[in-house]
Amino acid sequence: GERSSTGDEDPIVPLPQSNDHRWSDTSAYARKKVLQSWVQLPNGNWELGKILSTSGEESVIALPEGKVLKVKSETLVPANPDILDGVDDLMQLSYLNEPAVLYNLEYRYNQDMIYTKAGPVLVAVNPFKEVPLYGNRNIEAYRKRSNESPHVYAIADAAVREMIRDEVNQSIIISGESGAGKTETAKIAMQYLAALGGGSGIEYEILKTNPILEAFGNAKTLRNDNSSRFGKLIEIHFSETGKISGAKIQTSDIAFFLPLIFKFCSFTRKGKFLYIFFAASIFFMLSRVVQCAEGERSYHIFYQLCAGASPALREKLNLTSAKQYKYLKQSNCYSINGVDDAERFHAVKEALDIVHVSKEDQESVFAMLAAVLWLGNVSFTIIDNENHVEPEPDESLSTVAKLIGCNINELKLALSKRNMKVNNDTIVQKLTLSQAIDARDALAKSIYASLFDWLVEQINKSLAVGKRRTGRSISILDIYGFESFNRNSFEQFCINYANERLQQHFNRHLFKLEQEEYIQDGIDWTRVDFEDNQDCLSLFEKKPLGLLSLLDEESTFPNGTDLTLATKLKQHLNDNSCFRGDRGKAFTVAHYAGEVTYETTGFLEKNRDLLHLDSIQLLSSCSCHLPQAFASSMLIHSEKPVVGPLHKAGGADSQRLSVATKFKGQLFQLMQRLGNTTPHFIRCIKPNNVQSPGLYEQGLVLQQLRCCGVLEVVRISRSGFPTRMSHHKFARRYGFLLLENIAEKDPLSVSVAILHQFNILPEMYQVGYTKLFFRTGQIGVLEDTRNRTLHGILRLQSYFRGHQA
Ligand code: AOV
Ligand code: MG
Repeated sequence: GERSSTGDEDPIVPLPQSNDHRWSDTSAYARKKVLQSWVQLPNGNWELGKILSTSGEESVIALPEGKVLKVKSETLVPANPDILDGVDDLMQLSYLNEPAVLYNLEYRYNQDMIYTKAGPVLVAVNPFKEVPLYGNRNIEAYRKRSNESPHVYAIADAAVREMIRDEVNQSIIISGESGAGKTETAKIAMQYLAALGGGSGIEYEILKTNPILEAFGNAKTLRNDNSSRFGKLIEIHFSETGKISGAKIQTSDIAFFLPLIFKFCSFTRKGKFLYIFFAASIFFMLSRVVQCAEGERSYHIFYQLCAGASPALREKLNLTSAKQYKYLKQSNCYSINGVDDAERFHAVKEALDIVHVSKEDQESVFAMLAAVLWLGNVSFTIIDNENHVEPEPDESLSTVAKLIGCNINELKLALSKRNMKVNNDTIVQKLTLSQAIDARDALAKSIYASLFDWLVEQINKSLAVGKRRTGRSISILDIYGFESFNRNSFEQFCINYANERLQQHFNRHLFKLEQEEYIQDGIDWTRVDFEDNQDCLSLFEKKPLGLLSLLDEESTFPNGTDLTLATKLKQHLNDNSCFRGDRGKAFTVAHYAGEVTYETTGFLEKNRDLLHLDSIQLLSSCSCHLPQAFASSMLIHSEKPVVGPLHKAGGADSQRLSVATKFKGQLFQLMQRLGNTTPHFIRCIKPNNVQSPGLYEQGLVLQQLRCCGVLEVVRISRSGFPTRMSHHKFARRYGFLLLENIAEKDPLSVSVAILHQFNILPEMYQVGYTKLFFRTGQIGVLEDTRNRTLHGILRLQSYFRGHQA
């Protein structure tokens, strides 16, 4: 099979020698001379060396630049033979240790082969430059399968084929660190699917949704100039409408989104006809709208608007320059190298035209953006000696009121008072300065979030040609990967929780793949040990004593603080093996990808959804249609029935849904959708932190390989019986080594005889219906003997040839 290290075409290579199921096969040295070896230098990097001599526990190694090193033999890690340099599937490596994986990826990376398989997973190393791997000619080559090297196109192609063949929805799950290339990879996959239509300009039009989503959902961060701050699931639907014949389709009056006709014979044979549309479901990181760190930016669209708006629009929105807005000013960063925001603004407007957002609606969208910016400039004055405040009645306040179309007094009210329900009575509570700032920022965030949702809805309406969602789909998930920084906060907490869930999905899928192969061959499945990350997930999800429940509980206590939260977590969770309480306000979670320490600072504030009913009421009272639409969608989404829009206070506090709870809900929805699909995994790797080409930092790559589970794939398959060979091939390959002559017999009997002759222990292999399954390293002894014997024969042959000459 493709994952075995002994495919038919394989050269004669030594196979792993160790019975050790962990990483390094160091015990190989005990038994056998290995000439090349990996040596770890003091800086942590691995270097390939030649073993000059081994005496006792020490070995002398020659490094490339003529350096000679004396090291403990047990620290050496065996290297693969040169013939395996740059194999396109890591599973083909004989020695599957960390340096071997790192070296193989680097070897390929240096030749612009940025894609490599790790069994069923595609690994993509970000080139940070243009590589000649894309475009129609390449797409064509993958479609015809004349190119079979690993590629996103190959994954997309496999998804299409499996969707048709199995009639099962597919998903392409892309993960990786910030800046690793997920969004680009998602676009490349879309490019492939779009190009399958073959129609003119279709590809271009599909990709036109990207500038919109990126303008509103991406921002410059310290790690990526175009960092997506939302997770997105793009569902591309392929519908069966057998009645319509390809040539007669009318496209002009419906959406821009031309139905696609697949030209493959396999598609057209059954009269199938397919089309595509997007459905994006979003996890959004909203805090960026109101606060962002030094050197980063808020969402692109704000700067684009400020830079690119026409004089007429400027006047209408009372727009000034980005530097005048407090929300944008705080990070002291306004531009991105090589990016012209004004130009981008025009591109976004053009894209909005294409997805049928009317000029009028576009203007409302820009008005909402300006409202958010002006809200940030609203300031407060203290009006009594209890620190209560009122908004300053200045230009900012009046502009906000004008832009969202509400009465200025109602805006003032919403920013300075809160309706509270106490024992059936409604009391009006005045806000202190920090409460008022929270209310203001919450309003800004909710306007922005609603705007984003609204846009996605428009795009979907425009792309959904009719509502024929009867066919199959391919979903592409582009979601932030595991994050572990020096300081980790609530955002990382949510992101890593999501990744923990995705990892389980990943593990279970691999497990299932393996299981299927074993069961198919009648192998005893119970003897294979797989680890799962269920313990860590339970730590998050258990009720009532899990991280999320405890967080929510503490968030509802008026007197809860980050410190009381930390104390509570320690009190209840310290027995959990995945949890550790740290000093002060910190705690540590043992994720599948490693330990992460979270600072609870800001947790409660970020978790409390600060949008009060008062704000929703304010928006629903606005005269402009967008804010009204926002308010009604918020009312629909809130779980409990809400009393009428104005005047009645529905117990504002009870309407809050915590951010973590919402996040969990979205995550479950996502997992449910993915659960019914056949997944394809792409893991993106960032080779350096400076976004530059040609720089491959081993340590950084290694850490990501761990985080995204690539090493896990390898480990999982090694914990089972990773080497597989058919009886037939096994008999042919080793049969001649048998001492007793049973050449007449069937392959199975020959195989069994070989296993006996070489004393391979019963727990080290299993005999399947068609294949033999071996633990890691078991075939090594046989392969050795075979090599030696063959060498003997070759020497004899050349001896005879020499003799004849
Ligand atoms: P991300 O989606 O993984 O980060 P991006 O897809 O935005 O990362 O990639 C970051 C940058 O890397 C891009 O802007 C490109 O310059 C470059 N890049 C990535 N893939 C390729 C490729 N295949 N060819 C050429 N350049 C590439 V984040 O959204 O921050 O997690 O939240
Ligand atoms: Mg991205």
